[in-house]
Amino acid sequence: VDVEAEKREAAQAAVALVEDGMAVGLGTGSTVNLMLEALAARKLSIRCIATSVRTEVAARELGLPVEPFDDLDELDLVIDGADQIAADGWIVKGGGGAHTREKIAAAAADRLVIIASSDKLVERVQAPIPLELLRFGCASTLRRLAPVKLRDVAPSPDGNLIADYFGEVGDPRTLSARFDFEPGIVDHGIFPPEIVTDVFVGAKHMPGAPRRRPKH
Ligand code: A5P
Repeated sequence: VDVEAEKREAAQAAVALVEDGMAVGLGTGSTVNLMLEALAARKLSIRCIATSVRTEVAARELGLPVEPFDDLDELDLVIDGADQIAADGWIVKGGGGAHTREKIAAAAADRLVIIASSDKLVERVQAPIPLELLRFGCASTLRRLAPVKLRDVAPSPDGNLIADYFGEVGDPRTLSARFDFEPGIVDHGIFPPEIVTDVFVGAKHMPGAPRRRPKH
């Protein structure tokens, strides 16, 4: 497989969904970087928010207007990459440690469009599952979550630690609920099928959940 070509095709297909006047959330990662080039080339009049400092810098360099995610309370579209795309529609993100901000952007969006190459397709969700952890009490959080490993990376832009869970996954909804309830976890990288409206693997479109109508 030509991974790079597939990423580009997916990026192009997602960018074709963007229209003048939209508020667009920009994800994080190498596929998103290709998407930024394609989006900038369209020279649309749009508002953008970025899910990471890396994306913000890259977008600005390409001339895309990026604003803080403070005033916008709804996004028309978020375009983002993924680390795992499972056959049952579950997705894992956070390979770049940006999943908390990515999940907030996704929750604000009418449409979450995932772009990836086919090497991200998996039968079912598996370890590692990225985690963002609060520093406070982190030794005890890590102990409860074991097997889990802190990543040797800079803290998140929100000052938190990035780790990966290497334990049994089983049913992603059950594990997701466990992580949601665990004090000390800011957020985890498991994204449920109901927030993913579209997946592009290369040029292949896999429609997912219905779009959420933004209320106006
Ligand atoms: C960032 O934290 C991740 O969620 C990325 O979206 C994911 O790692 C995909 O990255 P690539 O497009 O580089 O594979």
